[in-house]
Amino acid sequence: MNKEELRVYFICGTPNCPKGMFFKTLEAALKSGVTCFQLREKGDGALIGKEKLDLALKVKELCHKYHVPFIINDDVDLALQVDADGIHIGQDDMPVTEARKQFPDKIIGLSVGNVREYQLSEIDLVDYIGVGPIFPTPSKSDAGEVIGLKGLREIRELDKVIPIVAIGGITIGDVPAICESGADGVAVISALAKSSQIELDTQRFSAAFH
Ligand code: TZP
Ligand code: MG
Repeated sequence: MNKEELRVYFICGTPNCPKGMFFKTLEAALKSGVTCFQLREKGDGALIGKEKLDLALKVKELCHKYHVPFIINDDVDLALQVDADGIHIGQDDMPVTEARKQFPDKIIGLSVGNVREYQLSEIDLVDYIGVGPIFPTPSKSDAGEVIGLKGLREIRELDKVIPIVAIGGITIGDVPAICESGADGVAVISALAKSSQIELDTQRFSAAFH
């Protein structure tokens, strides 16, 4: 994966959107400049089983219509089943070595919450790392300790090469400081899923990188 694809990384599942608004939200974001999409179907009311499978197939089709990579959070079986472009795993999910065996040619992203997690992870086997939470987030109750821009910078200083997407409580105005702290892009849920002007806000995120 190239670093440009991490710039405006939208993460969403049906529970993050007002009822019935998931596909409208997704398409508005895709057509306005999102560079990567992760289906994270978690939390209250999340779809499971056949419904989740059907959702993933439709999301893949829509992402590909806009030439945007389609990543699945955690669910390795689903990622294999729908032939997603990649998988994003957390520190407590499937070990990276095992994920790489199952997805030899796909994108693998790994969450890294601090320097210690970076040091204990098999970074050579992944395509990018998601670093955070940078700021407090309303979207993940077990997101771990907020690391701030300082925490992001510490990880970038240890590794000048790995593509990094910053995550956690990020809004448009944070983009310049996040770039300066070493990230290649920003991953957001609420800033886009809860936006009342998603097309404009997606464009603003993209423009903030130029
Ligand atoms: N991992 C760390 S923070 C987070 C995830 C999935 C949630 C990000 O959501 P938001 O709404 O952009 O803070
Ligand atoms: Mg996980």
